[in-house]
Amino acid sequence: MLEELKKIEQQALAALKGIEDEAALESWRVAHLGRSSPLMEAFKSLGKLSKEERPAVGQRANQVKLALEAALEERAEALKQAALSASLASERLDVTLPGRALPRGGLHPVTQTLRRITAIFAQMGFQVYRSRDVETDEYNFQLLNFPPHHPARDMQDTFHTTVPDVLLRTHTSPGQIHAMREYAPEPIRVILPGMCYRYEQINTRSEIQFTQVEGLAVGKNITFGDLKGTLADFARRFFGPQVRSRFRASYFPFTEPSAEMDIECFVCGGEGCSVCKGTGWLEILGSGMVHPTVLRNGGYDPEIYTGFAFGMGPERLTMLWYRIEDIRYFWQNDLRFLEQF
Ligand code: 2NL
Repeated sequence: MLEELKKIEQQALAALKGIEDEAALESWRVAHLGRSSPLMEAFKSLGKLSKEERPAVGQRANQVKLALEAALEERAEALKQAALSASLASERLDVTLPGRALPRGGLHPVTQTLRRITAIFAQMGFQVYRSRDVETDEYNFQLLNFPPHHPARDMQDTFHTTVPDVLLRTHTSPGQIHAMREYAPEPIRVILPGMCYRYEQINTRSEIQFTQVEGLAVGKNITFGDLKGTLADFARRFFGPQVRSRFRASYFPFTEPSAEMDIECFVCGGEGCSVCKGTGWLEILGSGMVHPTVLRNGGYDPEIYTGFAFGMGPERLTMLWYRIEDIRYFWQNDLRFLEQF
C-alpha cells in the first residue's frame, strides 16, 4: 500500500510538470485530488486495512495529499506569473517615445470674420442681438417697407415653409424689428450676425445660404454724420488704419437716404487691378438712415427718433481679404480649404 501511494505521488507530480495553462491545471486537480482520484480511493480503502497497518498508511496518504496540494498551488502561482510577464512583454509601453500630436480644430474662416466684426462694433458700444432664422413674411418684408409685390422682393427669392407666410429669413433685418420692439423707446445700438437664406442660382458669387452682419443705432439726434464716422472707423479697424473710404448714393426700401460704402482697394492701393476690376475701390457694405416707416414699425416715433443701419456680407469680406475666388468653398466643408485658415 505504501508502494502504491509512492506511485500515485510520483505519477501526479510528473503529470504536473507538463501543465501550461489553467484549464489543464484544473483537469489535473480533478484527476489527482478529486473525489474519484487514486489518492482519494486510497483514503476510502483505509478501513479495509488491519489495525497495525492503518496508522502508517493513513499518515503517508496525508503526506501525499499535502504534497500534491502544495505542488498544485505552486504550479498555479507560476502560471499566473508567466501570464503576467507575457502581457508585460507584449503590451510594453515605451514612455520615451514622443507623444502623438492631437489634431487641433480651428474656427471656420467666416466665423473668424464674424467675430472680428462683432468685436470692433462691441468696442463702439454695440451689443450682439440674436434672433431666429425662421420668420414670417410680415417681419422679413412687410415691416421693413417691402409691401407684397414690391419690386425689391425680386432680389430676394425666398424659401417658404409649408406653413403659409412662414419662411427662412432672406436677411438679418427682421431681427432689427425684434430688437427695436423689445427696447423702444430706449436708444439702442445692436449688431446682428447670422445665417440667411435665398433661393439663388448657385455660382461663384452666390450661395443659397450665407451670413450677414447688420447693425442698427436708434436714438435722439443720430445723424448721417454718425453713420459715416462709425462706418469709416470700422473700415480702418478692419482693413488697416490708413484705409480710405467713400460713400455712394444707393437705394434700400428700409433706409432713406441710402448709401453704399467703398474702401480704397488694399490690393493695388487704388491704382486699379483685377480685384477691384480697375476701379481702385471695393464695395464692402450698404447703409442708410432708417426709413421713418420702419422706425414707426419698430415702435419709435420718427418725429423724435432717428437712426442709422448698415449691412454687410462676411463671406464677401473674407473673400476680398484672402482673395478667395469662389464663394462655394465656404460651405463645401472641404478640409483642404478650411485647414488653410
Ligand atoms: C447690404 C445692405 C443694409 C440695412 C441693411 C436695415 C434694417 C432695418 C432698418 C434699416 Cl430694420 N436698415 N438694414 C440698411 C441698409 C443696408 O444692407 O448690402 N447688406 C449685405
